[in-house]
Amino acid sequence: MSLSSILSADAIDSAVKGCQAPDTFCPKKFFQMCGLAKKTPQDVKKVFAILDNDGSGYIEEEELKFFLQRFSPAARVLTERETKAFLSAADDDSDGRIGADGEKIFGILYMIFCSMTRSRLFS
Ligand SMILES: [Ca+2]
Repeated sequence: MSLSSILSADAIDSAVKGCQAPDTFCPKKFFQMCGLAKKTPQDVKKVFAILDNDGSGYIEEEELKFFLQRFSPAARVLTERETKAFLSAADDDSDGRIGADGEKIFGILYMIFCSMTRSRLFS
């Protein structure tokens, strides 16, 4: 399973290009640009499983650093500042990792879902 089977290559490409410069990565903007914001919760879980490289059930700081490279191997790694900001936005219980269930990364994604696909999700 790779991300390109869930998201379109063009969308991944433009999302990665949109944050090419260090310290310009914005999770919300990225999720919208790569098309993840329009995906179903099931697809989001698949993406999570890919980002959770070691299958621990959490996305740790080390995995988060390579976030962009999971989408496109040629992409840069996130800077320490971006990694920390992403983690603190998504890590609800401050254990230094992002969990698949009930934690804030899905809160963020669902917020985007709600604004973009409310009828599809909640009808
Ligand atoms: Ca992990």
